[in-house]
Amino acid sequence: MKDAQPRAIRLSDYRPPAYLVDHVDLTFRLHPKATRVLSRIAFRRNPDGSGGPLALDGEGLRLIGAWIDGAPVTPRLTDTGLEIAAPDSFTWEAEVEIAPEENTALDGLYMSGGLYCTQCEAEGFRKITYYPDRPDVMAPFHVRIDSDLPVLLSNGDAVRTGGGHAVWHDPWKKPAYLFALVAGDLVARSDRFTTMDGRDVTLNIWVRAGDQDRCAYAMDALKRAMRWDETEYGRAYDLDVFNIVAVDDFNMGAMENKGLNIFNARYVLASPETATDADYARIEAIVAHEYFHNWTGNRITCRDWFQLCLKEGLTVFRDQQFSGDARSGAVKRIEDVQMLRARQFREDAGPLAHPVLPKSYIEINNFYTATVYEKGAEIIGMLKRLIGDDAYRAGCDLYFLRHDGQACTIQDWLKVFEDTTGRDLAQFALWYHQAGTPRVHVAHRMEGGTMVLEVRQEIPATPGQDAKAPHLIPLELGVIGADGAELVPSQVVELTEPRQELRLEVGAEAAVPSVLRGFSAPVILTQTLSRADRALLLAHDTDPFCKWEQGRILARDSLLGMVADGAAPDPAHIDALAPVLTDGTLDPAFRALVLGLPSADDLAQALSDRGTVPDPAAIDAARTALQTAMADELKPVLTDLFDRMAVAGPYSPGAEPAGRRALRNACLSLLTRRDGGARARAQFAAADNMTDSIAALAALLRIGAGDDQAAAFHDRWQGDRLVLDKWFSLQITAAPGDTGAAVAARLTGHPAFDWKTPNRFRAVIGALGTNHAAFHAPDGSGYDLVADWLIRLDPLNPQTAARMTTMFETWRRYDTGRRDRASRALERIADTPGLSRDTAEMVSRILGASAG
Ligand code: B3K
Ligand code: ZN
Repeated sequence: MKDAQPRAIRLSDYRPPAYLVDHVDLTFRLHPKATRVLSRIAFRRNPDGSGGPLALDGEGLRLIGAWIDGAPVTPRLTDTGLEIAAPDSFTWEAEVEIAPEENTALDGLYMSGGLYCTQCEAEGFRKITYYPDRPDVMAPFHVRIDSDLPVLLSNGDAVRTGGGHAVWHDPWKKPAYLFALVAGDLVARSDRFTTMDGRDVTLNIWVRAGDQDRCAYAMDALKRAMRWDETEYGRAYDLDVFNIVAVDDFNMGAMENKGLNIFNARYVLASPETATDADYARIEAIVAHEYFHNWTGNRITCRDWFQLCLKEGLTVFRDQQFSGDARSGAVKRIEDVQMLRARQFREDAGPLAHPVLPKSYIEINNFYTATVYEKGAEIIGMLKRLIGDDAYRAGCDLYFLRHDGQACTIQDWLKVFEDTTGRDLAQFALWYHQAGTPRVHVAHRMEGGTMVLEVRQEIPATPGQDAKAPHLIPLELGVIGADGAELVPSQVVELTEPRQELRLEVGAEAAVPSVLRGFSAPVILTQTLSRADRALLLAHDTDPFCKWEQGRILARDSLLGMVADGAAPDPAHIDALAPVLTDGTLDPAFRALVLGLPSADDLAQALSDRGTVPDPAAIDAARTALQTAMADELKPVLTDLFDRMAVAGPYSPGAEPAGRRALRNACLSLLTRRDGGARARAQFAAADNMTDSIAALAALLRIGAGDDQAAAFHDRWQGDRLVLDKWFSLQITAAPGDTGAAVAARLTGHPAFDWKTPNRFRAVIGALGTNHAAFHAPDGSGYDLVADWLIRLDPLNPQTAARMTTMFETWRRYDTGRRDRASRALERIADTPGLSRDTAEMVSRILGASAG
């Protein structure tokens, strides 16, 4: 809203709560239009609080009645809830009415296909009843649900179920954002798990009838995650039941409510015919992530929402470790870096850049960002690398011991490591407070047998932060000799100054440094290496990340030369690939990554960093031309691999067959550029699993020859909502040139475009944002289509609309024509009467009108 700028919430304004809660008793009388919520809450004045009246948050509630110690009271209703003078210790009772059926924002208590469910993080509980809806107020919850629906669930353990009601008790203190309720006609796939301390836990995955055969993988991932948390972090589960529920309408991936995780169905349900290898990997990661929150998030939570990275960064780091252990650690690391660069570096380089621990926000839901999550996870990884594995585990042990049952800050987290290691982490803590991706420049020279590295670091200005102090950067490096032998093994050097000189005894006159091994810090490294040096590292580096990275840089530089100077594809890049692709000692999944090219968005950023205005059409043409050249030059290798990587036997989602499929399909994608689509058509016709089927369809669509297969795919899968989402999105992401905008426009007219379902909306409108040439179509049709639909979605579902505005975050990179069109589209959103606070904040930050 342009007129009424909502108030920013500031970290510096944090005050402890005036009252604490000892116990919460809730009764729900469920009704789609008129659910009654009765609350009985034991309050006690906080001895460390700032005093004042009882102030409770509440939003969109119809207050039927309120009582203090049994006597009726009339509180003062405010913009954010209510206020009333109250004694030091008392019982509050209230009855409110809400309408779950009308809740299209999917925040609070809402309905999805006849199912009642909740989403309370960050501030949804205040839409359920009046409460101090802040994470530092923690209490045990006792919940009664009255309804004729067959399955009634809440947090904790069931006390009673059946006969039209259920009673749940959660003995663990928790903030309201972890409250959950589910009621509906669901079936469970059940299993058991015995914890290391002997607790026999019932595991249930609740789904709609018909979906129960698609839960096996999620259940398997859950059990593996539970065991892993025991062995790696010493953390055991702490209730007798762990419930997961799959819902179709959900604003994000999943939610870690205590004992009752609620998931977007797409991150639970999988079968070989309907889910890809990538889907399986994501299900494994998200199931683990939400489970790991039980300790990092739930038992120990955040004092305030500025500390969100305390639970999210740490839990992402833990799920990355888990997936790395379950699969290839090297491949997982590269994939995580790809994701970090694509999402977080992009964010950090634009108008939405913010510190991992922000200092202010208008709408907290806008801060569930790649920076808080992924950069937050990188900080944990750096800490572990700096202090070593044993010290990391000792610090975590102390964290769980010292802070169990508390709402904590990042300072508390760092302090346990200071206490266990005796190190001062003050400079390291800057990673939480300074936005922007540090640039590290490394130049090397040989002085006899000594390699001298000149290292500089700088952190670019970001909105609201002009000058920055140097970071403590763990830089892992080694040295490779001219013959490919490793001359200096990996070591971690600590960069602390703007400039540093490092000297390494190499014992040879010619050698190449292998820098930022394992991607030891979330920085942008620039290095003076020749193409021959890079080819040497690609062939011989012992560090898988650096090996892959050199291939990526060769490809990137080849593409940049093609875009900026009209050069031909660099033969040095293509020549260097062949030996890696045919090296049978290398994991096929790794080789598939080496064959991939930098994304169009990466190239646009790289051009922009060099002061060149990126042309999306030229970038797209260069990528296509390089793929075609690779198909020509590497044809025998690709053909041979395509044949040899075929996986025999029934489908299994394991890392080994998935890696073979990844390599085979990477070859297919290139070969299809030259074979007229013959292989892809044959694969599409014969595929017995979604990975191969969709890879073949994508390859055909990219050459503009997939219409028949797309139609056949639709006919086969039109009854399956999750697969139909893939059908929608693939046609847009794989559309050649800038045709994706028109494809997206056409698909918005498809009868199955249920735009009020977030998954479907993202499958169409979100997909357009990932097709660079299409979103940035020169006539502005991509921008306009997205703006039209965000304006339409915003009044119904502000959180999802706001999140999707990030498609525009790079708009300033482009030429005047595109900038004008993009800013007009953004202004149009900003000027929409009644625009939500969520979307208004995002658009104003993207336009640069305010730092938010
Ligand atoms: N904690 C939730 C995300 C909540 C988002 C609120 N807008 C899922 C997760 O990170 O595990
Ligand atoms: Zn999380």
